[in-house]
Amino acid sequence: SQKEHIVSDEITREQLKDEIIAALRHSRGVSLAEANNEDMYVAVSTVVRNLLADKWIETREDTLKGNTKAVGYLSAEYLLGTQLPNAILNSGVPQKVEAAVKELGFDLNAVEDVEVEPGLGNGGLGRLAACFIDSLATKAVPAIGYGIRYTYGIFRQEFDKDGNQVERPDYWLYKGSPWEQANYRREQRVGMGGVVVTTKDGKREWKPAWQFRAIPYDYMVPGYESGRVGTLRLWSAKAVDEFDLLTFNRSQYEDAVKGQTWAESITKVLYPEDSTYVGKQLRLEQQYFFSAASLADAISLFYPGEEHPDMTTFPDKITFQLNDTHPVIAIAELMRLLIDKYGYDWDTAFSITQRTFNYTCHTLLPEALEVWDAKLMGELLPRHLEIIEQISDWAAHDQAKHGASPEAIERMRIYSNGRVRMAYLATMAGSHVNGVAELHSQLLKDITLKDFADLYPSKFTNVTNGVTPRRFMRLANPRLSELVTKTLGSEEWLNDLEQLKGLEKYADDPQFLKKFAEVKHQNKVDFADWLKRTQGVEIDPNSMFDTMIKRLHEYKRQSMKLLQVIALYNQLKSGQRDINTFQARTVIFGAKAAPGYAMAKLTIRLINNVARVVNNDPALQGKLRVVFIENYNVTSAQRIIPATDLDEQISLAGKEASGTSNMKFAINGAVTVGTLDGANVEIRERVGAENFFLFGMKVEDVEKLDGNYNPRSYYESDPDLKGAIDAIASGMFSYGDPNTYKEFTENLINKDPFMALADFREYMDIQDKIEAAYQDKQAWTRMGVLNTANSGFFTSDRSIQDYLDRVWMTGSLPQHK
Ligand code: 26Q
Repeated sequence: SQKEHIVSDEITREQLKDEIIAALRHSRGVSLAEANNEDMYVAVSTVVRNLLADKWIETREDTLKGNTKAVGYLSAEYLLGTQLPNAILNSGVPQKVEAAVKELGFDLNAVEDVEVEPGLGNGGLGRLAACFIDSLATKAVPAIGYGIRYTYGIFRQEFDKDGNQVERPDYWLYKGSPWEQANYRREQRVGMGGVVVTTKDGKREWKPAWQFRAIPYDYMVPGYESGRVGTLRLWSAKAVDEFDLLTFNRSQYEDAVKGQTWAESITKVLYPEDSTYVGKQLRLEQQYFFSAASLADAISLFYPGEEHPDMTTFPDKITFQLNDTHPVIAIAELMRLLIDKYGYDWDTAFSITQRTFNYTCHTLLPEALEVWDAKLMGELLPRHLEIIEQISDWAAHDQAKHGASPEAIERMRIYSNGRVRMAYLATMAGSHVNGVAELHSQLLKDITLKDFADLYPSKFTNVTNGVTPRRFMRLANPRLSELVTKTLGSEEWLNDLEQLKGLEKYADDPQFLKKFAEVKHQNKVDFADWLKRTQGVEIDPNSMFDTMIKRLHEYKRQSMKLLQVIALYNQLKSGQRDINTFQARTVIFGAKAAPGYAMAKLTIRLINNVARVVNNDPALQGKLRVVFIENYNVTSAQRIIPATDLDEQISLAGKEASGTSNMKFAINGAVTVGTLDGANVEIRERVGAENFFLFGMKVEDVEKLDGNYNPRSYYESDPDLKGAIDAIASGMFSYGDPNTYKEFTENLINKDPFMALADFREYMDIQDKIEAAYQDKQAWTRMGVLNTANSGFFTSDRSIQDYLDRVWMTGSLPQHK
């Protein structure tokens, strides 16, 4: 008789233990007695995957039935973080899995520590994509995430003896991954290069010069309590091997093998730039590769086996969200398929395309906008360039019809002067454009895409970012999660985060405040232990943990934070500030710099050396410490955020599109010091102005100052500021060498492109207010509680609901609990 099928939700602890032992034996070839943490990690992962398999298959079947329009999320980056803890949480039987592992004699935390996170993204945009697929699965929205399976993710950051960032390759697949599944049944072909010919019947046809295999690697995306498991499909490039190698002579053989390596280079490495556009051919190859493979996949999924599908129904089957401009070439690809392959006329093709795509913009920095050299694009994708030229002409025509002036039409040109503007293409050839926070969406309409917004106002909308509370609260902060669950009486808040509001009434309950403070303190103790273990650095859990974690960029102003630290140091040294009454502080930085961004790398070096000097100065009695977390990533974020008292969100107003760590901090009960930028605005509105330390210029102030900004005048008139910059210039942080940081100090005094000097005084003053506020521990804790209680809005579940309502116009599958 058949072995009884185990229903995953009803599996017992004993059965789980048997399954784990079986997985050890079958997939690792070891007995329980032989198994180490690594074996156990793979075995538990395998068993948890198996538990999710039925739901995965069922979710896919329901998605493809096509009764509910699906979402295709197109993103060049997914910054996933570790998989095992999240998969266990969403397995339906987390306690049983935990108990089973324990009873087999293993420490689950140690087993989970084995996992290397897939760092397939740079920062905010990539992490947002990961939060969104989590929420799509949790809300039972039929969806597929499409992206790139980079062999090397974001580099591993090390510091050398001088404090410089050194980039090490991140070969995250060194020991394989139990979470991915190569799906050869759904492989695609992607062409590049070559020429366009006109066929006998007058049609244009692209003859690519070479082809690649696109192999999908599928990841499960388990929803929380939804009974649904979505799919993340990441494409990997391989060479097409269609010649008989044996007929080649030796040199041709070697060329053929070279071709293989070259093909595989497409998905070899993630570009580590996140704020300046790099117009590299390989980058465009990556973009087209994953866009084309994803579109072909979706068409074959929704029209299986059909040679002449009715593509007019395509936008009713799936809607594609373009995560920034990185996948925008998909627009030209769909046009090509519709016209050249399926025989539609231009107007029909364009209407289908427009209804299929929507575009999310994540920036305001002009240098971050993708503008491709037409020559490069024409060599790689000649037919696509032709189509883009046509779209560009259509756009100009349509803009004129809507009453745009010739000058405005010129400014809005998608293709001109040998350049292709991807943001403009996405805006014209899709249905909706959204920014990622209220202020950002407004600035898009007022500045970056103003001409378009004036002409097509209804195209523009806002969807404020969000973060998944499963990873960033439940998994990152189990203590606070338990307190919240006990206080609210259920765990429902985890997929209905507005329920956190129920904590508000305990904000003045001393019992509750004590528990909340105790949670924070324990998290700080844990973090200090972890730091000691991993970096050998000792910090005091009784000091204030003041954290700034994000990519290193001048607009984010890590330099301003550093100037404040140095000014404090100077004051403490000179006795201007009394060390005995000084509130002990641990300033925590975490940041990677793009390898080619010299100023960012110099700032990293300086932070490390300020840390060296400050931490080793006995005069400070250990009361001011600076630590720089090496290789900041999702895994370390999950440890730092719950332990933080003060969160630094200090970008120049108008530069940070949204920010998302600000949301994670607020949910976890940290208090923010920040400017009126990005989502800070909305966070402050919700948690209350009295629970948020606001400082600095507003967007209007920045605009006024722009053009006649003179940073030197601030330097000369503010002794703290001058003292801090002079200390750097004196060689205090470079063993007496005054040249090491010359570029840094000169840049601030003479250019200061992000106006750190203009905001410095207010920043110093607000830090004094913060120090005073922190003295009243209960009042501080109360602020933290009110941050947690009022940040329910910032769940990515709400962001996804906004996309459903404002952009995708679709809904969910029934939840299968
Ligand atoms: C583009 C071309 C070539 C190479 C790289 C890139 C590239 C890669 C990544 C350009 C930009 C990025 C990432 C941008 C990013 O992370 N932006 C952030 O997005 C977050 C989510 O919306 C916001 O919260 C942040 O404010 C925004 O900076």
